[in-house]
Amino acid sequence: MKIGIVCYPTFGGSGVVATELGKALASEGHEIHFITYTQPARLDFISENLFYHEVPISSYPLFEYPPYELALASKMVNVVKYEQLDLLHVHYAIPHASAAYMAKQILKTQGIYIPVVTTLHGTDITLVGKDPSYEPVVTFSINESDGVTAVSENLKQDTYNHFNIKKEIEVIPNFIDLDRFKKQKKEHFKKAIAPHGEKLLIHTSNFRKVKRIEDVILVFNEVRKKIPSKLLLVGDGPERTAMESLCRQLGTCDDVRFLGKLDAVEEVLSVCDLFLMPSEKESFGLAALEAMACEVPVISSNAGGIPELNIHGKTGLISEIGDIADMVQNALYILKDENLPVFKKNAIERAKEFDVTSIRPKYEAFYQKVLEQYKNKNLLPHTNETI
Ligand code: GMT
Repeated sequence: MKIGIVCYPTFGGSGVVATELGKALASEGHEIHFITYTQPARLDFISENLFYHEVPISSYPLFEYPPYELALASKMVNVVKYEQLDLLHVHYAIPHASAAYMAKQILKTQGIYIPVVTTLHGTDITLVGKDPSYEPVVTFSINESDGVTAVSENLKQDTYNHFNIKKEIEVIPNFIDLDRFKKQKKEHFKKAIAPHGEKLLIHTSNFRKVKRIEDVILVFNEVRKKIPSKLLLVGDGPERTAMESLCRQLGTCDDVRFLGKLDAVEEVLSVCDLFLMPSEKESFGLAALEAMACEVPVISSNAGGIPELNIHGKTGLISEIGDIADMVQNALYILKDENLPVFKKNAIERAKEFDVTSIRPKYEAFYQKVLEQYKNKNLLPHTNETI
């Protein structure tokens, strides 16, 4: 198949999933065309089946906000037409699904019928999409997609609860490349960070409010009073400065390391004992899956789709959002010498269920289903006529 993938090219979960999916499909022989405003962060290798088309965003003094959606739709038209794509797969509804709708309508006037698959990732539904300033467009563009997927059952239900959706939504969970995310021997690194054998707790995110990093630091502050430990914070974003101040206030600075954005997060995860994800909202929790694949159990909130991934009492423990005291108890329980190896083993076993080699075929089957519907309606891309 020739597939166009539209996503946010940054380090956010939806962009990571989209890019990794494209890479996995390319290695199976599909031709993948990424259409984004800059090279996706994880598009880090060259393959004869991978192509990148940059969306040029021209500005003009009149525009306080350059109309990205129009530039994107125009680029999609161009790529579908000249690269003879079979299907467009857009990740994150806003504004990708509505831009795809516009591209589809433009192409239709030229006799080209292109199916559109939209994957919902989370904040496009639970935070931004619900906002009245976007809701009508989000509802419309989801209903006009030819296929819709969500990354968890919880996100699927949230979508039905908050929008008037008539389309069937299929759940295809996120996935991980276990060849990359696996426990590696990094003892020298562990020695440097935890020279006295301290336990290592870790949180990785984009440092947005919704991640509740404050809870991470407050939980750690209690844990370190009972067990010698260090906290590693990976990532960057709007909350970073406030979190540095909180550490100063609590006097934890010596035990907390802000590592910033890291490409090889699996190397750091490899030396860690516990992952903290106290999020306010989380449709899936890809960062927790990455930790589990590196044999790190998870202390999490019960937000959104997290309980579909982190199995309470097996791969980690779950608390109500904001229940710091419970998270502290849970962390101390998992870190006990007799418990930690069991949780670690369960974490990697669970992660194996989300291996890319199991999830990629679900997307391929979904694309086939959507294409079949088009064929049954006698619509085919690039025939320049209906058949
Ligand atoms: O978590 C974020 O803010 C990034 C966001 C995104 O859209 O890039 O992540 C969402 O999509 C990820 C991939 O599907 C999920 O693993 C995250 O749980 C989800 N984040 C939220 O729902 C807050």
